[in-house]
This record gives sequence, structure tokens and C-alpha cells, in this order.
Amino acid sequence: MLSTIRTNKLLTTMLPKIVFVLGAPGSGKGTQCQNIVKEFGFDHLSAGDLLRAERQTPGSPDGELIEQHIKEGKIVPVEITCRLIEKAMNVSKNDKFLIDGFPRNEDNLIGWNKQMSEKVQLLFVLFFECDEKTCTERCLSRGAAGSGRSDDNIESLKKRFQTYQNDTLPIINLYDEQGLVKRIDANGSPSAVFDLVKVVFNDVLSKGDN
Ligand code: UP5
Ligand code: MG
Repeated sequence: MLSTIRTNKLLTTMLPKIVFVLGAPGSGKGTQCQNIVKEFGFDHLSAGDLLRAERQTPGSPDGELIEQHIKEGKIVPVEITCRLIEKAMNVSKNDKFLIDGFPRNEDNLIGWNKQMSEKVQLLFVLFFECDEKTCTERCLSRGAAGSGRSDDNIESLKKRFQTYQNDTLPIINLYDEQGLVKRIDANGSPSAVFDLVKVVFNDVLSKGDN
């Protein structure tokens, strides 16, 4: 029995390691993921970026559906998102990944658990907590500076926040009940937030069993 547990543990630790990065729109997920990539050598897979790239791919059968969902702040069906994440993991030579902005509703969670959860080792969920007002101002400034994102406007942002509150927070709470969530106060400057992020990564990675 003990040897089976040890073997399972060994097999699990050989799988690619992932960290889910969640938080409201504009909470700084992408910004901090770039810092984590540089400092800790993870690959950054933003589900939103993967969907935006797929939307631009000529001939993609999902382009129109993705655009409509993003503009309305709705969540794209998991089959599309999960396929893009798995493909990006497969082409990477890395064995540790930040999965940014996913899973963000029950459909995402069920689809991930069915298709991917046994192929990876989930280290933890990094959760950026940030006030809605601050997040909204950040996204609007980015839009005004020419982000080109079709959802960096006040109408889309209201819908994105509704979706976040109704659909994504319950998923974060589910992971929290399993003791997997590391909370970060994301209201400060990018470098102040990264100081908090570093503490979490140094702590988890130093424990050695990952
Ligand atoms: N900024 C960042 N940190 C700052 C700080 N500490 N102080 C001051 N400014 C800061 O940051 C946003 C802006 O704020 C930037 O200009 C940055 O410089 C500045 P960013 O790091 O981009 O924040 P992030 O949390 O990544 O914000 P983002 O807008 O990307 O969050 P969303 O979760 O809304 O966007 P995402 O791309 O993940 O999803 C977009 C849409 O895609 C969703 O609404 C949905 O329609 C669809 N989607 C799915 O359907 N399924 C998925 O799985 C994922 C996405
Ligand atoms: Mg982002």
C-alpha cells in the first residue's frame, strides 16, 4: 500500500506542474505572470491571449464565436479553450506553466477535469484580489492607450465584472475549500505586488516535493 502511494506520488511529481492564475479583469494577472516567467522560469499561457490569437487565425471555425463572447464578457465553451491550452503545453519544452485566466466557470472546471487534470500536477491557485474601481481604471487606461482589445471599454467591463462575480469567484472558492488558494493583495504597484508573489513562489518551490 505504502509503495503504491509512493509510486503514485513519484508519477505525479513527474507530470508538468501548473499554477492557475485567477483574479478580476485588470487585477494584474498578465503583468505578474511576465515577472514570474523571468524570475521562476515558468511558461505563461494566458487563456485570453490564446483565444484572441485563435480569433485572428485565418479560417478558424471558432473566430466569430470567440469575438462575440469576448466582447460580451462571456466565457467561451471549454472545448475550445482547453484544446488551445493543451496544444500550447504540448509544443512547449517547459515542464511548468502558469495558466492565466482559467478556469473561470463551472463548464471550464468540468472540461478541464475531464480532459487535463490527470495530465498535470496542480501546485496551487494564485488569486489576485483587487478593487473593482482600480481594475476598471487600469483596463480603461489600457484601452485609451490603444490596447486594441475589444473589451477594454466600460460596457464590456461591466459585463466582465458580472461574469467574474457570478461565475469565477465560486470556482476560486471551491479551490479555497481544498486549501489550494494563495491570495495576493493586488491593489499596490506592480513591484509591490510582485514582492508578495515572490514570497509565495519561493515558499512553495523551496518545499522540494514539487
Ligand atoms: N497594471 C497591471 N498591474 C498593475 C498595478 N499593480 N498597478 C497599476 N497598473 C497595473 O493589467 C491590466 C492593465 O493594468 C495593464 O495596462 C497593466 O499595465 C496595468 P493586466 O496585467 O493585463 O491584468 P489582467 O488581470 O491580465 O487583465 P485582463 O484584462 O487580461 O483580464 P481578463 O481576465 O478580463 O482578460 P482575459 O484576457 O483573461 O480574458 C478576456 C476574455 O476572454 C474574457 O472576458 C472571456 O470572454 C474570454 N476568456 C474565456 O472565454 N475563457 C478563458 O478561459 C479566458 C478568457
Ligand atoms: Mg490578462
